[in-house]
Amino acid sequence: MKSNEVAHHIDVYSIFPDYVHSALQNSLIGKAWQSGLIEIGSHDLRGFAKDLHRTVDDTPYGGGAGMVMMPTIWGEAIDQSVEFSKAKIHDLIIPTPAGELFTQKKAEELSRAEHIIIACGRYEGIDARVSEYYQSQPNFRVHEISIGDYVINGGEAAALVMIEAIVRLIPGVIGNPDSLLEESHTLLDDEEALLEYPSYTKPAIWRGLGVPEILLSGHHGKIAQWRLERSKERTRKVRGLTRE
Ligand code: JBQ
Repeated sequence: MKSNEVAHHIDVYSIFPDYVHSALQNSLIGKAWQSGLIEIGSHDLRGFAKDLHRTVDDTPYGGGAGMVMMPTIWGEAIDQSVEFSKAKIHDLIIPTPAGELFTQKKAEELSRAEHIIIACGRYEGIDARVSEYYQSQPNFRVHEISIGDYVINGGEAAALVMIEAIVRLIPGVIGNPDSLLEESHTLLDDEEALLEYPSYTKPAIWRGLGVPEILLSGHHGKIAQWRLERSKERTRKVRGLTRE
């Protein structure tokens, strides 16, 4: 790769491209974007519609509530993204409540991707053949991913969450690499990850509440030990019994 080429490319396709674009601009991602380390495009899915009303969905076969996004439209959008890309492998992310849960491990895997395409669909989803078709293509990896078990109306907010988690792991995006290593989820298996210990700053007393003595002691060993205990305690409390 030539040094003037970006190593990471993300294309987001959505019926709300302005929402996606502005949310990305106003974040850490926007800085990485400006720096030329990554390139992000947010594209209007309706640009691939054929009719005057720019229809992208239709009623579900078999009946039922809601609409399903048409495979024809999505096929054209994804193929266009590939056409403009020089990457050998394309990682297609389909945010869906029926997908595997998004984890730090998945974010790390995707941070090594050359070209990510995110297909944001509405809640009822995209015709299942889109996932099936691209899974059968040798130059594609398809990831059907959910950010959690709750209801949101479309894949856009899920895509933003995933982009933020993925992009900050790309080398050079965060100024200080130490800040990555310290975080509980980073470089640990999900199984072993401990939650953060509580943090304090000045003033030493605020509304009658003090700061744990040990943190004012200057004993770095004891402080590390105390923080590890608080992390384990918190993990046990909010996530149930932990390994050990
Ligand atoms: C999910 F990814 C999506 C897309 C649409 C709705 C969703 N609801 C819950 N979690 O991440 C999701």
